[in-house]
Amino acid sequence: MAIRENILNSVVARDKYIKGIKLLKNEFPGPTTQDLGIDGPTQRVSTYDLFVVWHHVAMTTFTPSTQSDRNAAHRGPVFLPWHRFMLLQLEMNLQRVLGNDTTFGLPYWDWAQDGELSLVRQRTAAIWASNCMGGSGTPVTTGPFVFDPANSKSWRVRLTASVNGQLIQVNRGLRRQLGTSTTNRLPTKTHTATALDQTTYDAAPWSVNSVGFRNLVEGWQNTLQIRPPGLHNRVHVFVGGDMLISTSPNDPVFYLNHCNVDRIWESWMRSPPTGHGRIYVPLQSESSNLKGHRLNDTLNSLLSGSTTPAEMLDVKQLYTYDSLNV
Ligand SMILES: [Cu+2]
Repeated sequence: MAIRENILNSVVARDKYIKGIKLLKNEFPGPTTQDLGIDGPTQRVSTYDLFVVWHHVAMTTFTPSTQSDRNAAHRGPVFLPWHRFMLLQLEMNLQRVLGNDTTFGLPYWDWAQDGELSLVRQRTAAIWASNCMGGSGTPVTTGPFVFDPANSKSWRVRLTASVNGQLIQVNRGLRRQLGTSTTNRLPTKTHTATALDQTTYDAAPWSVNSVGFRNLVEGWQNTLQIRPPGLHNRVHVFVGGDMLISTSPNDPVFYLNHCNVDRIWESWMRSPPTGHGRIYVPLQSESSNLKGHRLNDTLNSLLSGSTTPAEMLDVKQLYTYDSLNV
């Protein structure tokens, strides 16, 4: 059984995560850029980079295709189960390359804890130390993900989205611009508490305009206490650089953010009276316009299978969190 721990509380989980994603970054299981329809030279795509492609494809697959807002993984109800599935797939791959270590759980970043700090300290918090995720810059020059053109195994961004939203091949260092202005700050514990208070999971129009838990956690909903970008979106914006676009899984911080988002969801789904139960909407009886977001629709996936949101509601057999105190 995997236990997902706070990355600042577990040196073991932190170091395994860094080691594992570097192994996945340098593992080339088969598909090429040509197979995936990416222009430029034909090169094998690493396991890690397949997740980058998968996320980009889901984000540029509109649901339904007649509009350009809700997509197969964001701006709609499926946001939470889709990313839970993605994290599970990454976690299984990490367990495999770590020597079939089924006890390994993805670590999470409790960003609301850092959100209580001053902006200066948010930018220099322990998560950005050289032995953790490394620092800020274009490219990043400290920590485990520094690009060295002379070392083919060093961390690099190989696929990114162009300004017109196409996947393009590059060979460069990871980019971050942490908290560049006084309004660009992390979410706070008050923000997470407000999300936990939501009684509905999601609601019509099932979009960035919905009122409910999903839209508050994703970060589009405007409330008196929280101005967009909220929670999840706010973290992407705070980190900046590669975290701002459809290829944001290029930054290993992506998974630490989403693991914390998943933890907040798990906390919300606890049994009453502390949580709201394992409920999900829209049900299958809702309009086919919502295809991809309903309870028993298949999740968009490049990697495997026909998993549905319903199958992502109770994953206690697969992993648990060290704490659901968000
Ligand atoms: Cu995403």
